[in-house]
Amino acid sequence: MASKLDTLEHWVNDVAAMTRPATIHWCDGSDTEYRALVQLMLQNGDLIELNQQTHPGCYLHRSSPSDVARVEHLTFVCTGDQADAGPNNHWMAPAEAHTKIDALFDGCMEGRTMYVIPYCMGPIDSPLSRCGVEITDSPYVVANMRTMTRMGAAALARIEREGSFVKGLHSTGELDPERRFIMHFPEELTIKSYGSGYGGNALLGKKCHALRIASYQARSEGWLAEHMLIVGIENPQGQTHYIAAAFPSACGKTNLAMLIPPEGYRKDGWRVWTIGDDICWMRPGEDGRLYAINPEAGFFGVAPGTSRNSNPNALASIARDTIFTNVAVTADNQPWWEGLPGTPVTDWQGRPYDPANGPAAHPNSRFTVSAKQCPTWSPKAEDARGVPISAIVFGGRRPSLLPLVMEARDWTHGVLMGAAMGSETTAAATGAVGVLRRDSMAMKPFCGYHYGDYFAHWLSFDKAGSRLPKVFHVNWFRKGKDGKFLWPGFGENLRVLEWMIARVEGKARGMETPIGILPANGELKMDGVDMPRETLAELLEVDTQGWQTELHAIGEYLDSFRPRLPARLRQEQQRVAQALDTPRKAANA
Ligand code: GTP
Ligand code: SPV
Ligand code: MN
Repeated sequence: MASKLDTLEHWVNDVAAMTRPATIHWCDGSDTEYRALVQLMLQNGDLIELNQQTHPGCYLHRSSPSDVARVEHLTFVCTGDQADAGPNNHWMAPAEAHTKIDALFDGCMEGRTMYVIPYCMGPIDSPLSRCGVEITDSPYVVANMRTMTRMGAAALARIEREGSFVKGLHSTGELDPERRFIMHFPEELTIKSYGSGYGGNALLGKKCHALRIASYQARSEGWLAEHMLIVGIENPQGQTHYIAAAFPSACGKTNLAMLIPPEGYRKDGWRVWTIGDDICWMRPGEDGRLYAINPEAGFFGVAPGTSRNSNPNALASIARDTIFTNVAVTADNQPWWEGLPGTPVTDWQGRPYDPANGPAAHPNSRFTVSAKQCPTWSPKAEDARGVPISAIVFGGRRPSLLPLVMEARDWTHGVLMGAAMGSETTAAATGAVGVLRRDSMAMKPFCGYHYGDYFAHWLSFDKAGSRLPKVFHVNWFRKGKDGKFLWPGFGENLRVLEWMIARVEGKARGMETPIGILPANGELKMDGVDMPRETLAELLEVDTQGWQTELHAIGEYLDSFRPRLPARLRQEQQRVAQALDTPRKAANA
């Protein structure tokens, strides 16, 4: 009988025939292999050595200045039927897409090494995990994939056992934005990416596989692949609740996943455990609860703003063995970005730093580091069963209207809260920054199929025997009249999480409003926070008129997914809209 690896070898041979590399290297994921790759990149200029006294094992990569973020307008979902991709995706017919991108791949690896990277997303022995193989001509991609996934021999063994894997083909190409495509073929479990070396465009295990392809698979297999962090909150009694939170790119997932409790909480014995900072795969267990794994093994985190004040755990994680991409450097060759003490001398493009050229570090500069280096890394992150989720949290950058926190009355209302999410755009993708747009479940750039079907899939988890998490919506980014954030954020966010846990445990009464349940007076623990009472009131206010306008906009947005929009979701929107109208009607009567 033919070995399962035959399929893999056939594909590798086919790719080699098309791309014509000088040599083929099968990655084993070993330390020796990693060291050799680093040496190669130090020689060819892909990596620059940083100060090895202060930052042992740390290197800097400068990408092409036109290749620093995800490119949503060049990212396609190529399903046989255009309707299956939905209005939330760019679509191209599979045959046309293959022809277009294969023409770019033709001979593109001549004279170069082609790397074959077998990887596993999730703990190697977990039934929730899935494998893939990325073929690339970029040693930088190999080095990053080694940190971000379980890469090498063990993954190859699992692929041999299972036979099925996601095929990802990548080439850096000429880094020409005119010759750049990120193509997904969910029906073929295939990804083809050409012309970019940047994170989400090139590390194909991450957004391409673990979100776009996985969300498509999850729909037919009864699970969820989400753009969520996973964090464990341990109370002084030693009980841990796991929370999964979906915030759009560069909106606080890494920070919340490894937050340091405020001093009073630390004294009382609260602890935080990090499971994941970007992606969450979850499915119902036998007890009806949702169990989650982090498919990744590392963090590809936003550098700017990471400091001893905002995120000391991230700073501790990246003190050694880290690849920095597009940060600035100091006079003594340490990595630097806005938010750190010290002064930059060289900017992210390698030029002498001049404030007239903008920030020293690119706003989407990143660090790649093994999750094991995080001081709060949880041993449960390796648990094949995953962790049970007590609460799901949605949130985005909303300068107004959205309160600090609100709870959905039930699952259907929670799905509406997720679907209605909006956020100001960030530097994580090319295009304008600070523009408010809808980003349902923080999956706008990552859902591999029609949002209408996706909402229906979310609703389908509410069935007999299920014990679903409570659903909340938060907003750390509300601004006052002076344009400054009203909420201190970061570690202080634990105050909000504590209220959620109290609600989960039935220990907080909450206050019912038309938009959801908000903390009742005095339920948010605020001792030790220097905040005027009016500010807290503003953070928790429900502006009925503003919400009526919002609900109308949500209804129009939902209608854009007809005819696949589940009627139940539109009815839920109408229920909330009517609840907002009721007090006014009562007052008029
Ligand atoms: P991706 O990796 O792009 O998916 O992003 P992420 O959601 O993990 O974002 P991250 O935690 O890296 O946060 C990005 C930016 O948001 C940084 O500049 C942070 O300083 C800022 N940020 C994070 N948490 C808070 C908060 O609670 N309040 C405020 N005001 N800013 C925050
Ligand atoms: C994001 O943009 O949401 C990221 C970085 O987490 S990337 O890997 O580029 O998608
Ligand atoms: Mn992300």
